[in-house]
Amino acid sequence: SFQKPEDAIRYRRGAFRVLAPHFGVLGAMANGRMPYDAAAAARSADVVAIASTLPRAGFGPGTDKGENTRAKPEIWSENAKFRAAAEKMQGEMQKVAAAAKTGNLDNLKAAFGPAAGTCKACHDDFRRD
Ligand code: ASC
Repeated sequence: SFQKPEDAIRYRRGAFRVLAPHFGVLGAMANGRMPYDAAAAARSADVVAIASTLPRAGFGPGTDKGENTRAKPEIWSENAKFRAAAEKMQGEMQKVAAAAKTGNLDNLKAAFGPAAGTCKACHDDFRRD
């Protein structure tokens, strides 16, 4: 569904670029750096839940080269591990979304840490510095 590898790379980076600030808002609320706003949290959680499912489509074969990516070759050479990490991340983001929708800050706090851990795990293994 992408005309060129660069389009896939741009797509996946765009998805992460949407994901990150919405996840960041949830983290700021969970960590007390921003006042808890249940409606704003629920909205960002909806964005996070959807956006977390998007990047994978942009990591197809032939999208490993280029100056505009920090993707490591292990994404493709250890693709089952990468896919498992992506699925784990998506699952944790669904939990964050469910927690945010309860309107209870303690639930958001409980869900946020494990979700952030799945971001970091994938960056450590599959993203260049
Ligand atoms: C974020 C964000 C990430 C993760 C990561 C967690 O808010 O943008 O990439 O959390 O920093 O360690």
